[in-house]
Amino acid sequence: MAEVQREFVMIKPDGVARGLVGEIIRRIEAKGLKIVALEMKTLDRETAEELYAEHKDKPFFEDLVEYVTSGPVVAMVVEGGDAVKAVRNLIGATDPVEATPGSIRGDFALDIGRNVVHAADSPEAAEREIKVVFGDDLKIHEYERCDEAWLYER
Ligand code: IDP
Ligand code: MG
Repeated sequence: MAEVQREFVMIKPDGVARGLVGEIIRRIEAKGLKIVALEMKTLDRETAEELYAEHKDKPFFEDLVEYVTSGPVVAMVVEGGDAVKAVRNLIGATDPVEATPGSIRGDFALDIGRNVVHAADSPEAAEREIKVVFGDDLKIHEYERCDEAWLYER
């Protein structure tokens, strides 16, 4: 069985405003991943800047911070075998025009600056981003999926 990982996923303000919350969560659940924390939040500037700290010197940084603070987001912690790679493949390439059809960005977006969903790119990044966004509010809800015996070989 693949290593069990925790991944940070966030439906961005365009995903919420466009009514894609259910569709995105549906795809995460359908894959077999387990949502163990979930909350709607509106990010303040400080949190958004910390979340995207690696991009602070990029030309798009200011627009990115404005975009992700412009409305509510849905933040999640998702758990499962190889969860980081699984989610990154579910969401698709950063530029939605390049993203494979069948992926979330490939199916629902056209503009790199409005790409609907965020996910951390490594287990270490996920751990950091979960702390940044959930802070002291974080509560991981452990449970078993009823199909777990069939999702994994062992
Ligand atoms: P990722 O979201 O696929 O991990 P990153 O390179 O980490 O992609 O970039 C973070 C976010 O910054 C992207 O999801 C997108 O919203 C935004 N972004 C990245 N590159 C550009 C760009 O060239 N123009 C505008 N926005 C960008
Ligand atoms: Mg990234």
